[in-house]
Amino acid sequence: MKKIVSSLLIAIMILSSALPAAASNITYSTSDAMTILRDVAGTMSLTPQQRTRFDLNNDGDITTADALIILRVVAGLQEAPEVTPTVSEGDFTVILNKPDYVRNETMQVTVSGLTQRDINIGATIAVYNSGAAHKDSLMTRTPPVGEGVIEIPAPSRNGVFELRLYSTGSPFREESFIMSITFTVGGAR
Ligand SMILES: [Ca+2]
Repeated sequence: MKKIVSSLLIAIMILSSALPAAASNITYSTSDAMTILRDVAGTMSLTPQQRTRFDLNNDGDITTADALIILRVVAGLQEAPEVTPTVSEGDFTVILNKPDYVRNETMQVTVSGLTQRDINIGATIAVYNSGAAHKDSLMTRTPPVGEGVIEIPAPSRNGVFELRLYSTGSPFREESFIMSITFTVGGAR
């Protein structure tokens, strides 16, 4: 691992004069690759929004593989992949069509694993400001049974937000919280 990190650091130094790469749905630079490597090395921790936007191979984890993809994109060796933030818990999976939206843009949210019984007891998708209390949802939607895509308007202001899945309806509480996925509006870092 140490060898991989140092090889990548050398690659970053070589590439550091390159312009930021225009990715398919987000822009990356060599400093993003450096940030990932610092997280891998344990010298700093990524923010939730960085975790969402830096998972370039969409495997749910941030590793040197993601840093390498950024370097290849910046160097023009490959196209930037579509980042589709994914979170799973038990049978449930939530996938966003991208990590960053513009204000009021329609978010395509793929939800899978819910049964009719889950819906009957009030399973709900809800949007929050990042880190907000369970009671402070900005918007709620009923998820589909089985697998389906729901459309949710992105918040009307820039910032860092969370999409959460709850097993029961409002009032939401810790006991019914299943999982959360972070997204941004307006490219918030
Ligand atoms: Ca990854």
